[in-house]
Amino acid sequence: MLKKYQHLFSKDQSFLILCSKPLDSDSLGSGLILKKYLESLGKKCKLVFPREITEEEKAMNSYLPYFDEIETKDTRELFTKKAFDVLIFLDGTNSVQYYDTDKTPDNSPNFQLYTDRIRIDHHHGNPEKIGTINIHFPKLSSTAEVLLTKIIPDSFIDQEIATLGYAALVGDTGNFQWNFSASTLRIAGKLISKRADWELVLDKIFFSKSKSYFDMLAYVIQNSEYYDDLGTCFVFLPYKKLQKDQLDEDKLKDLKQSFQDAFARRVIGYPRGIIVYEKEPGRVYVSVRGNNLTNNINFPKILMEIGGNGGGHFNATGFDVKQDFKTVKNSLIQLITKYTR
Ligand SMILES: [Mn+2]
Repeated sequence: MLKKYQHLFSKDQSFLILCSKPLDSDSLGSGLILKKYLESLGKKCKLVFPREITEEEKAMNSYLPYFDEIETKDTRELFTKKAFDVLIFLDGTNSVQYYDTDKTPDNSPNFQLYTDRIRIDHHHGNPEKIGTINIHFPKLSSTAEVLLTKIIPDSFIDQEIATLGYAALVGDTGNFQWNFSASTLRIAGKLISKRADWELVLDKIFFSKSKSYFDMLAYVIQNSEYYDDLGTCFVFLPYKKLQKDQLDEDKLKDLKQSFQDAFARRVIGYPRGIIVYEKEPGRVYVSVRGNNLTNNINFPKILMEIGGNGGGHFNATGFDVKQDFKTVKNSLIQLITKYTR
């Protein structure tokens, strides 16, 4: 381990690692890399992704080495009594990313039960100060890159760890389309030289889309609204429209994914794409994707003016807020108007 952080992991014996929502290959991959590394040092670890996952999500991610070692469940029950020395928050900024908020966002776990809380992350901002110790590198592509450049020695990287790391890098950079640097590519090269199964990773992330994904992409294209003076294309989905078009949870997931991957930030003249959906009446989710070269609005920063929970990166931001749909829509339009001037 690199000297600077050695003391954080050497004295304690047991670690509870929570990897963050939303589910992605960095959250899971970095979780598994850290678990395997700490175990190699003789530590006891439990790794939890903080909600149950669907069969489809399982099928998409079970190619990851050691996938079965991730427990997928709400974390509230883990915080009734302290059973580990240290709590680690991985790959997320806000406490809501570490417990199941789908049924209710209330009644959050008592994370304070742990006086030693290490947050390892690469996202911007830390309004809640969830960690007592922060290993935070917002310029790095992924939490896996933080682990593999700042904490874990190269000698620990075998083929399985290399595949986990490569999946995390590819996932968070969209296969090196954004948020990467010379350091990211150096690590990627190193992981390939350690025989990361990059063909498998690419196949699972980019060449294994369902038919529903493309149906939803068609829906996105037909339902997007171009605001020329704001340089923004929107998909607005108030609760009534979701009901009318029979967009259930699964379809909504594909819709959001296809919007983010294949549409937002790719239309010339529209530096950003925003999807706004009201999952239940009065609870609105916003997901923004900005073009690397042409988007000049710092969404994690401006979205705080609306309220709610969320964050992310300059060009990839998500949040949710308890307000009615029209209010959120108007606030967004006003904010973008203000910041494009
Ligand atoms: Mn990440």
